[in-house]
Amino acid sequence: MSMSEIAFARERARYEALVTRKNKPADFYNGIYTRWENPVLTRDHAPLIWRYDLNPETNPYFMERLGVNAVFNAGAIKLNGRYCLVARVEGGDRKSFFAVAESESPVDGFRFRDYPIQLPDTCPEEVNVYDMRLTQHEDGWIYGVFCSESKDPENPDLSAAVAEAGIVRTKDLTTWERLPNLVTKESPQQRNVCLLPEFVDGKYAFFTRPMDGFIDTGSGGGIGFGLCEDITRPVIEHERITSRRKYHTITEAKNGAGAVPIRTEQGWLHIAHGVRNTAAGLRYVVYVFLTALDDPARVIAEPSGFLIAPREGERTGDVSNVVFTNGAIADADGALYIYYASSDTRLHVASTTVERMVDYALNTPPDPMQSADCVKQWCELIDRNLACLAK
Ligand code: M1P
Repeated sequence: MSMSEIAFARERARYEALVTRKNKPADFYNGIYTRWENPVLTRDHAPLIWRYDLNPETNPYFMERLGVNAVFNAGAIKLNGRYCLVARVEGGDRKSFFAVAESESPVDGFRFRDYPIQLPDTCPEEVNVYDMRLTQHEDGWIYGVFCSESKDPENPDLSAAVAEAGIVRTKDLTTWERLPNLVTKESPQQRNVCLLPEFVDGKYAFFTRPMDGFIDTGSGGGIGFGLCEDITRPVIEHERITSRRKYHTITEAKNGAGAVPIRTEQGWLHIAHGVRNTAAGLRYVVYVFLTALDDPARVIAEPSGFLIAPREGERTGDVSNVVFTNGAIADADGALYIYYASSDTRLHVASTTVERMVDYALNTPPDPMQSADCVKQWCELIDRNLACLAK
């Protein structure tokens, strides 16, 4: 065997060991969800045929020709009995693209399809795409709503960019139709937009994130909500704010929709993200809120604090101190799998049930907003617990 054949055989064995590795619950307990030990997708899950030229004549040293930097923020859907993730794959060149990884198990065994998603190239100014949310809509289509990023043509600053919400639709995650980008009349930029699976007043209902700039949300007050009549010419005239950014909370700097909201008997369950600033930079956490079934923009419960915060190895990566979700799968038996990425580097899963999450949403106290009231909240719980223990 040539040196390059030996290297290929070794890397192939390493790859197979990674993708067939069984996952197990991590040593972590909070009664709300189970963390799983291994990430479900990493850059090492990118197939060898994406990265290497396997022809010894053109690649005698068996070098990586196209490097993958990170695999993270994935939309998620169950299709034909399989758990499907549409991951954000970031090449070594910093450009992201989408690729489907699927498995029969929700917690391990994810393999990428041979080819990444080849989006119709209808948007010549678009430089980067990322963070697709997948919605199985009642109109019969699966929609993917993602961030479409372009250089800001009006601003000479080399880093100035514009974020819009791109929209595609499919029936099988293989053939994709691109629709025009979403237009929000009141907000110059958009990121973290997702589509509700049901019509509201006969219209397509989007959760948005109004932003003045590419990074700063500025006057954007939080997660928005707007309706659009025709998804093939998607325009939102007016956005209402749902879950608000608040001073000295986990959402002070910004927040954004995460996984597509899940219908429960008690309301729409939202698993979103909140961002605060620190001396070490932005800190992203995942949090929960519930909105009313008869008015999906109206928040009816919002537990205090975060559901998931970066922990141990999750805390470091390309953009450290970040956890972020844009996909969850609710199974028919009530199990819920939340796919969350850490530090813009890798993708993990947390498992729970819809019932548990509704209990969490409704019975975890809200943020009292002031230290003195927080202490009262702790003391009330301690009082009840001491009484309970004394029985
Ligand atoms: O780097 C953290 C996250 O930053 C962005 O989220 P937001 O728009 O809320 O700031 C997104 O680019 C996301 O992909 C990224 O994980």
